[in-house]
Amino acid sequence: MNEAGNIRLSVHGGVAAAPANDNFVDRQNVNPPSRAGSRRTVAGSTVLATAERFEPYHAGWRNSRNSVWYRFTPQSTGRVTIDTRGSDFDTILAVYSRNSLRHLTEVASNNNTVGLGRQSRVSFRALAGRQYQIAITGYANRGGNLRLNITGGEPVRRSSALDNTAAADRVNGSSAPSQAVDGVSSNAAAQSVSPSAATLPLLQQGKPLRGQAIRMTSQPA
Ligand SMILES: [Ca+2]
Ligand SMILES: [Ca+2]
Repeated sequence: MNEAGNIRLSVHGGVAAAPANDNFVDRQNVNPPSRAGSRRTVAGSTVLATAERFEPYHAGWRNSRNSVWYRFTPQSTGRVTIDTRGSDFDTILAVYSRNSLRHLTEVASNNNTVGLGRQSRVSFRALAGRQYQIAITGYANRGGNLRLNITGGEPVRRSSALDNTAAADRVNGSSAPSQAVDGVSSNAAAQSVSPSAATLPLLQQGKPLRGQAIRMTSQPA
């Protein structure tokens, strides 16, 4: 099948220009959803989009080259799901790691997903802070209006982070924080901290200092 013969040069709105995110270097940033369970959606178009030198065949399809690009950096580690539900053409979706078009490593890709018709969906475990590259093309270079939907990668809530720390402490058996703190501070502090002239008299009187190791003494046992 001839690749060029399948390109539809349909132009919407009378503007005969490629999408702003046609080229990899111009990929559009998509922020993670604001919170768990919510979805980030951006709109775009593959009309008049093109392929670049060194660009991979997305999902292995050599006949689908009219790519547009997005970049996504999750703020938390966990499962990220990306789909093109709501697009008005037959999409192909591919996600890559690494930041160079020539050296992309595919993370996941899809043409059609059951339940989405000819739309695409991928799901993968993403790492916080890593930039993922998202390519969308039309199958057989179909152009149209796309929707890109992302769930996962939302910011970590501070309270949940503290909850996790507390849970980890319980798992590790350190359920008595005061003992743990004393155990850490006593010997190490006595060896490494040199009391200043101002604090030494207080220590010799046996008075604890705010923020200092309570069990620190200047007298060897
Ligand atoms: Ca392109
Ligand atoms: Ca498809």
